[in-house]
Amino acid sequence: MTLPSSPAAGTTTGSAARSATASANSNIALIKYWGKADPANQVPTTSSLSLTLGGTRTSTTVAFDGGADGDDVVLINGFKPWGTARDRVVRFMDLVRERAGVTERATVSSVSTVPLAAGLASSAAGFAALAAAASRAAGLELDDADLSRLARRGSGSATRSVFGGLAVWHAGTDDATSYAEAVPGAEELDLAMVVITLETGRKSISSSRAMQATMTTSPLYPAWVEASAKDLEEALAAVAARDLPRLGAVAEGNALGMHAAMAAARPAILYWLPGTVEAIHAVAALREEGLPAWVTMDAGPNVKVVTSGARAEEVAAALRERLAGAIVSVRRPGGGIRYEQEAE
Ligand code: 2P0
Repeated sequence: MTLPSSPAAGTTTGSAARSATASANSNIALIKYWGKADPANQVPTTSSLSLTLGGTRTSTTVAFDGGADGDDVVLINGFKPWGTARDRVVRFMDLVRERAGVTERATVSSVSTVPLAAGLASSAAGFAALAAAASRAAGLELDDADLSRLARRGSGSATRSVFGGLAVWHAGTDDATSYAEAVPGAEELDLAMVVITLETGRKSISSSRAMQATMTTSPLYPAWVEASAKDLEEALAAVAARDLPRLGAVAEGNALGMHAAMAAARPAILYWLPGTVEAIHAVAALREEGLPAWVTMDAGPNVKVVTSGARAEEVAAALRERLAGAIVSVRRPGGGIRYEQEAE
């Protein structure tokens, strides 16, 4: 089907807009997602809990305009990605087209507001924004849980970026049962994160491949999965009790456990750099001195510090002093999906 160029007639269903723009923030998991029980549907092996960070928005515009040369046009920060990066977006657009009954190709343009040097480049914000913009442009009417399910198909961590503040992603067992929802408490806990960026380059191994290798070759992986269920329970109890030290401690244990499982993969997956170890020790030293500070780490060498908003600048200053060469920034909780404009 080719949509007519007249905007008034250019709809696929009664409510369809041909173009929409939406943005989403990145999130950092406190209890991690690391492994796909069903890779095709991106159903994870464990449930996870995250904090959406302010000032990390990716804004995406989707226009069902026919694309170019019979295919989608994809632009990320003004550049045309190739290979896997492009294929993932086109596959995602195919999924949206299939659901909405649209065949028209599209132009997808995505702009990230986070400087690469922040070390927070993430598919989470990108696919959450894409899910929102593409579904709205295609005329799908989705609630937040539906949007979360759709974002999951683009990237696991995007499932949680639909929501602001804290979000729990229920692993579920299939497409219908695997989605995220907001968890109140980030503000009352006065949660904040300090990001220690040691390196901004491309990952040595993508998270998708690394989690698959951990699942299939690490003898420690089943133990991490088992611990993770208890960790999430503990983390949610800590949030409910507004107990930051309790939440920080379980977040740190969960992340380091995930990296221990990776280190035990064969061959080992080791994202750590010497500076990573230095940063972890520095955080432990600050804690000894009475500051609220617990580490978490993702699929890379950078270290994020779970802390309180009230002490975040103090924690950041102390880390800058101790860690020469590291870029240290404070991040506070951010909001969920936002629609920036809608064109008929
Ligand atoms: C997380 N990470 O919970 C975990 C912890 C990194 C470490 O989700 O394959 O880009 O697209 O589902 O979401 C990074 O993996 O992976 C991630 P895919 P994703 O935030």
